[in-house]
Amino acid sequence: MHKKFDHISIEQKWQKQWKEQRIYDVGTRDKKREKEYILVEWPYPSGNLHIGHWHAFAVVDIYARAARMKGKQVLFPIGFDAFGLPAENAAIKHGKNPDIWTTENITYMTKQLESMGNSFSWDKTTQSTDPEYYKWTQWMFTQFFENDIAYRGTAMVNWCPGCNTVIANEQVHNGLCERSGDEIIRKEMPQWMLRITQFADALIDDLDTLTEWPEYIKEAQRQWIGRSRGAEIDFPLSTGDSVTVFTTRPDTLYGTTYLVLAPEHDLVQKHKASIKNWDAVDAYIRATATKDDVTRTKNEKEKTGVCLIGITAVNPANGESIPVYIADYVLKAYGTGAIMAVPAHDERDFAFAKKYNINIISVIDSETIDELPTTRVGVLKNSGPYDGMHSEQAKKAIAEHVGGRLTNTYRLRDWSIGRQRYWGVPIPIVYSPEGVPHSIPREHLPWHLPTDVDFTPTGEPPLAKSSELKERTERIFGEGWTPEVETMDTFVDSSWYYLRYLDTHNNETFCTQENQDAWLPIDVYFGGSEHTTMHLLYSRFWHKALYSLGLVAETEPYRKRVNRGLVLGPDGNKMSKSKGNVIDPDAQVTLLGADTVKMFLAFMGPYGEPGSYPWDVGGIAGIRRFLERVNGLHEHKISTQENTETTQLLQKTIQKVTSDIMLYKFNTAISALMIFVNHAEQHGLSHDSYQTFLRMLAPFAPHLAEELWSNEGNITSIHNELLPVADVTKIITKRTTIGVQINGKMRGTVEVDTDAPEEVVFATVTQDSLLNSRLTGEVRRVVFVPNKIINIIVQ
Ligand code: ANZ
Repeated sequence: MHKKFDHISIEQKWQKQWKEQRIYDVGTRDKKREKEYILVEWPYPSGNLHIGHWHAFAVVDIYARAARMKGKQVLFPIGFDAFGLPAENAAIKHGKNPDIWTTENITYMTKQLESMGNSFSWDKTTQSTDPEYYKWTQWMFTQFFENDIAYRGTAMVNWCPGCNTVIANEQVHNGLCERSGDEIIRKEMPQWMLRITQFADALIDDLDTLTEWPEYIKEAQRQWIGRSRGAEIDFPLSTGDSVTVFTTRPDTLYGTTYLVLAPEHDLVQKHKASIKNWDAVDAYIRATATKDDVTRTKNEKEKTGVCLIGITAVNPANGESIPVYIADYVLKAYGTGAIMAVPAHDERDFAFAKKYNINIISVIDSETIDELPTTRVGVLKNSGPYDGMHSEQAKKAIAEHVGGRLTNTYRLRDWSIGRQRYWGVPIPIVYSPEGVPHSIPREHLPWHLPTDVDFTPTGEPPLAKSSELKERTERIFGEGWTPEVETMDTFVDSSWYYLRYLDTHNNETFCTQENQDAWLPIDVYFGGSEHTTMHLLYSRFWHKALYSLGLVAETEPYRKRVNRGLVLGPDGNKMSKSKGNVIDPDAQVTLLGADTVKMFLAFMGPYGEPGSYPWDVGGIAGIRRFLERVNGLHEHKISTQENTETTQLLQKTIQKVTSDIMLYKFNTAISALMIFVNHAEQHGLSHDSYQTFLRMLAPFAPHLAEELWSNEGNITSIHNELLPVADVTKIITKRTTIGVQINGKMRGTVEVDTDAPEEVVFATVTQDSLLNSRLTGEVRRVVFVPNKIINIIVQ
């Protein structure tokens, strides 16, 4: 019988000891050692750790521990992204102040995180709601404001009547608020904006320098930014003024048979008096206001619009008069908010023109007729002097001819960061009696979030109801001065937290240059794929904005990025309360132990590849059995000697495990450990090998490895040991001779590694010049008996 694997007492004992001895604290940078800055996305304090958190943190801990055991100085910090709407909504629901609610959750979740037994750098922890943190969020904002990166602008926003606030595009699904389910309303509002578009080119171009990022993540960011090269062209209107369109296809100008303005385009209201069918136009504008951009621009959506009767435009290429429409498939906020429509070569225009019986003139030579537009470039026709010219040349020639301007347009919009809610960083702005915004000087930061606030949402920002904030503003800045009452989007808080970890307790600066030099860039950033375009892009922008002000030394924060996959419920569906398929990690930890849960999550699949893995009850039991066998190994299998096969297998295992960890293939590393334990159980192993094995196990099962290590009489932590390094001279692979037949006749032999697969054996045959010379003709079939014979049939 194995000595009982009492995971509860083992795990509690070592967690306590590690915490008391603070063995994972980082302290200051030790230049004698190589550094590794490993970042995981800081969690939002929802109140309970779920399996996703375990997958995000516990599995990465394997990597962090392995890096530490390679002798590196590892920074592996954790903190809390604690501001935000969910906290506020939950606080309202539970009748508690968001501050108290958040603090309670953080206390509880910190305990849960400790039960994970991770090697977090707890000495560097921080949270976005700490005034010593948000002081710097505010200070950075003031720097941006003074340098025109932050500005007061107007933007078309998504207003959620349920949440009583503006919400981000990403939080709108099919026109509904992701949180409250209310139908959103699109409206123009004055907003605090960050000029992310000024960095759009750098955000795209610098992706090429991120050679260790997966290509699919970079491509997603490029698409999100959406750089289009094209031209702006002016079309004179019958009203006397003109409308500017953005087009990527100026070469199709001769095929332009109508114009479309976004329903919200300024010119529509301006020419209200000239528009004869105003009632229909006005009704259409109102209907559009409830639709979000994604729904509006869906290709398959039926095209609708209204002609502006009383207004016409002139095609500047051929002088023809063309009608002007409004239609919701044209967006106000993209390009110029107006398009030249070319139904013969654009699918949406084609569908629209068919529906409203508008002229379709083909200007690109193609086979396509009638039913379909050709969207490809080609040789021009029906284009006056440009007939016969190729599109690529014509784009420039035609644009220039009509006085157009070559320009880029981006899908990315400036980032609107103001929120009319309570639980966020107060925007550090005060207004003079004349209403001019001023940034709050550094000596008054942190600009505290007032507490005398009724935070029930009413549409009016809660901070507007604070008399303390009002009095504070007048006391410091003078009578008649008023505070900004909006708070910041939480994506702001998480845009720079990786810098604060480097200097958490500094109240002179957000992070010294010395600490930046010591630790940046982040060597690897592990996160969820849902952050590929938002957080990951925002924080790259933030870093570049800081760089433009000389506040950081490099243009990019993250050297590598790894997106993990998704853990599904046992039924193969996404875990959700309504489906009843949620696995509670705490219960699993109590039942089976933190080491088991962590190893099981690591065993699910390659960590660095997008994929989804159902929770497999049998699988986790298998991991638990494996650890029980490891626990029992020392009792009767260890002797002073071992056979050479064991020695060789150990070296092979070391090689496999250490290289797989670095490739985030924790699953195959665990398989190798299992193979070794199987072997050791049958053949026994030496004390030395046993201890080597434990060091290899330590990143995966840190508690059990520590326990067994101390049972061996070691008095210092196994986690201060080094990972074993494979002695390749001891890895001798067995060779086997295989008979080679050609068309059934024995023609010779080849020597290959034992168990070599057919492809390897076949390749070896073709590399043998004598055998290869007999392989005349086409190979029809291969008959292969592993370790014995290969018969190649040729004709
Ligand atoms: C004429 C044309 C002819 C166009 C043609 C395309 C094909 P991307 O590549 O996504 O940037 N467009 C411009 N502004 C728009 C807006 N605010 N809302 C909806 N559509 C808009 O797309 C650029 C093209 O999308 C532009 O080029 C314009 O249609 C349309 F054969 O102009 B094109």
